[in-house]
Amino acid sequence: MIRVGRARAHTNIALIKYWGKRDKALFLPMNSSLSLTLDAFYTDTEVVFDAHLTEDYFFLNGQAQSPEETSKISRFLDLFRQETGENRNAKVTSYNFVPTAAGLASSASAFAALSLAVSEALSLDWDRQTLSTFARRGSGSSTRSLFGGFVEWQMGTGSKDSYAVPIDPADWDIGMIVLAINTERKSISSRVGMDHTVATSPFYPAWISSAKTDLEAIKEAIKHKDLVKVGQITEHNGMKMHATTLSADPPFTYFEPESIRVQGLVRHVREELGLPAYMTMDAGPNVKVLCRASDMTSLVEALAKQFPKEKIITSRPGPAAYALTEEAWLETVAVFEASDE
Ligand code: 2P0
Repeated sequence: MIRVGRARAHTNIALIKYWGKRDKALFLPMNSSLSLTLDAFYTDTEVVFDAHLTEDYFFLNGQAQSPEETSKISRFLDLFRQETGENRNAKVTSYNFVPTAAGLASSASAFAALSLAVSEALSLDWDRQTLSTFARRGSGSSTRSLFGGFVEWQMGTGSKDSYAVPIDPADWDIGMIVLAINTERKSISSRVGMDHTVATSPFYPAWISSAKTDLEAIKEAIKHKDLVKVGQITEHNGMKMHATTLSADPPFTYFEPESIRVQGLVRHVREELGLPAYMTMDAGPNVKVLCRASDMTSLVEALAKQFPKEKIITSRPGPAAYALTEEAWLETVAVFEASDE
């Protein structure tokens, strides 16, 4: 007998960043974080538990993955197997719908989609919060991708209460523009970067207290649908996170020369057009701009005067992760194969 589950999860961009773990094995964060789920980028995943399989298999974007990548998925599936008594091996098939030019990490959508697909396959009746505590063990930011709109990952007191909760559906005038800055340089992974920062930056305690204040302030601003406030807090919080990398020992940064130029461009366009447009950056060189959805066309037009238009991607807020029917899954495979030709 086989058991099959399929799910889609959208990626998210943190407005209040997750930066540091207090427990690396359990992926417990040093601070609570808050994100916006994005409509434009997502992962679709199918998991098949099958007694005939002699080991786990993992296919990503049509390619069989290395033993190393597959064992990461196996260890993640083991968490569910241990909890439920399921003992079959599984075949996991995933497709990432993240424009290659975007250069966005997809671990958030990947582990959220896999968690929900497993939950579907095994008919688990867990609530989303519990599921997000499992997703967390694959990648911290994936807790937030199980939900849509604005989402808070509460740091919790232990493993059982460190999960994400939806804060607001973001069904107001909200958009995000991604300015994709490609780079040859392989950046330091967020996992390594955050550990190094926690261990060595003398500014880290200030980051923690500041992130707490920012989180309360942004939740208040979201409640009032005050996009200017939300944007100002987002921009300040992101820069504070990056300041902790510059103060680590040895220091490092995710900023590329082009990132700094684009930061200036965003400020220039904001002032020139008099529109709310606030930037944030993650563990890579790309710049993301929080703005009103209704302003995206004029902002893109202004940004495109000094940045390649084909590397500007716009998105609206995205929904919570959801199960896919077999029909929807076949459509996913067909769409991917057509785009891959
Ligand atoms: C965030 N980032 O809140 C922060 C801001 C990057 C910068 O979450 O080690 O891939 O798998 O828990 O989730 C990226 O970190 O790290 C991230 P792990 P993850 O979005």
